[in-house]
Amino acid sequence: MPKVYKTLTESDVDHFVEKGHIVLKDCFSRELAAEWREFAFKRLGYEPDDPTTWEEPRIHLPSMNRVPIREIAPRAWDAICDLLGGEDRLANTEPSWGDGFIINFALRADEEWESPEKLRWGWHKDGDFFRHFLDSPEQGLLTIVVWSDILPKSGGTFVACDSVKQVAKHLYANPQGLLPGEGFGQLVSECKDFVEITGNAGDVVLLHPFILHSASQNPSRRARFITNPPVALKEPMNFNRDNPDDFSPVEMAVLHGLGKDRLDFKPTAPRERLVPERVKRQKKILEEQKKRLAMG
Ligand SMILES: O=C(O)CCC(=O)C(=O)O
Ligand SMILES: [Fe+2]
Repeated sequence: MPKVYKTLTESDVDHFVEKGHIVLKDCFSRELAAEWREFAFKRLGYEPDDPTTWEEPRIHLPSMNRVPIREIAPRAWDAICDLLGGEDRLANTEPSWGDGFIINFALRADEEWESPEKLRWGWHKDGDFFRHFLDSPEQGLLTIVVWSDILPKSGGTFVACDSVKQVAKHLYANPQGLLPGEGFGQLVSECKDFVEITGNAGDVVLLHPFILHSASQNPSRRARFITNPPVALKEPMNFNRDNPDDFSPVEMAVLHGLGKDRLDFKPTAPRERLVPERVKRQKKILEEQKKRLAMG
């Protein structure tokens, strides 16, 4: 019997297992996106129409506003639950999206443009806040929420579609766990299948937590806005479920990458939470922005 998903089709799931991501068009309001972008410029003290005022080439803001995903993007919410194996496997009962934008204003705008095949910097697996195991629950899914229209060669995130397998093999070989950045980025040299995340404000890209990706150059003079909130699982992934129909598509992709039908994986070292520099940086930015807003 084919499995029943809330919104995804079998072919969406096949695509996710093969290519490590799916693109969902027009999931939320463009008006909300415009409103939050405008507020972000205010917070930064930059002029939206004057790139000479954009001091930082790229910035990751803290959030000031939040809305439940279920409310603003019901189809994306259903797809998230589908990919993780159902709502009851999520750690948080009401995950939300905020305006903690990653804004690519003009990253390496003056350098010659490099395609993802050529790019040798920036490749990483997300999750700077925990020790990584094959079954880690902290980053159940990676999401790229698109808050501005993104044309080609305009700072869209580069994605290595065939990286899930490489990362799965690396984690399988290291059951003691790996720190963020420990040998992940260089696995991109094994990859051949790349895409650049373009699209419109309101689109959502759901990606496998193991996917390697990188920021890209933005010579377009248009500011590119995304957020990339993780969705956490309540329990570690389970590659040894009694009924194979109960494997989530994220688990299926890991097994597919390892060429196995099932796997009894056990970490050989304790799980560990880390406090990344990013969090300290963002606290400082938040204080600065509150001051700027209070001054009017
Ligand atoms: O800015 C981008 O396009 C990618 C950002 C990213 O992957 C990250 O901050 O983890
Ligand atoms: Fe990332």
